[in-house]
Amino acid sequence: MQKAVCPGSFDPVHNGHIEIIVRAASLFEEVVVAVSNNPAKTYRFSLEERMDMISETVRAIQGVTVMPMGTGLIANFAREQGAQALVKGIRNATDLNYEMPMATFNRHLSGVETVFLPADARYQHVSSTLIKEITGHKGDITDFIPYAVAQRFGLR
Ligand code: COD
Repeated sequence: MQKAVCPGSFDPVHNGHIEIIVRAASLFEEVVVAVSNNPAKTYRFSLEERMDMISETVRAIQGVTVMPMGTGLIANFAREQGAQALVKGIRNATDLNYEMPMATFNRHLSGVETVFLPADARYQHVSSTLIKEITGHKGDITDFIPYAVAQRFGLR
C-alpha cells in the first residue's frame, strides 16, 4: 500500500497523534495528515494554527504532508487523494466502539480501508481535551506536546 490519510481535529496536536503519524509513515510511502474544520465545532486553535503546529512538528518526517480536510466527508477526501487507507489511533475500547461504524461506512462510501494502530502505552491517557484543560490551570504537560504546541501555549 502506498498512501494513507491520518485525519483529525488536532486541537491541538499532541505526542499521541505524532506517534501514530510516525508509525503510519513507516508503513506507507505517503501520509497525508488531514486537518478537519467542522463549522459546527468550536476549536481552541484556528485551522491555520493547527496546521502550522503539525507542519512544524512533522517537517523532518519523510513522506508526510499536512492538508486541510475541508468540511466534507473524510471518505471523499481520502478517495480524492488516491489513498488506500485511513489510519486511526486507538487508545481504548471507547475509541474502538466510536471508530468501528465509521470505518465500515467509510469503506462503503469510498472503498478506502481503515487501519487501526494501538496507541503507545505512554500516550493512552492523552487527549487534546485534557491537554487544554490542564494547560488552562497552568499544569505542566510539556512531556506530552510537541515544542510548537508548547510555544503556542506560552510554555516555551
Ligand atoms: N494516541 C493515539 N491516537 C490518538 C490519541 C492518542 N493519545 N488521541 C487521539 N488519537 C487518535 C484518535 O483516535 C483519532 O483517530 C485521531 O487520533 C484524531 O484525534 P482527534 O481527537 O484530533 O480528532 P477527532 O476524533 O476529533 O477527529 C474526527 C474526524 C475529523 C477524523 C472525524 O470526525 C471525521 O472524519 N470527520 C469528517 C466527517 C466524516 O467523514 N465523518 C464520518 C462519517 S462515517
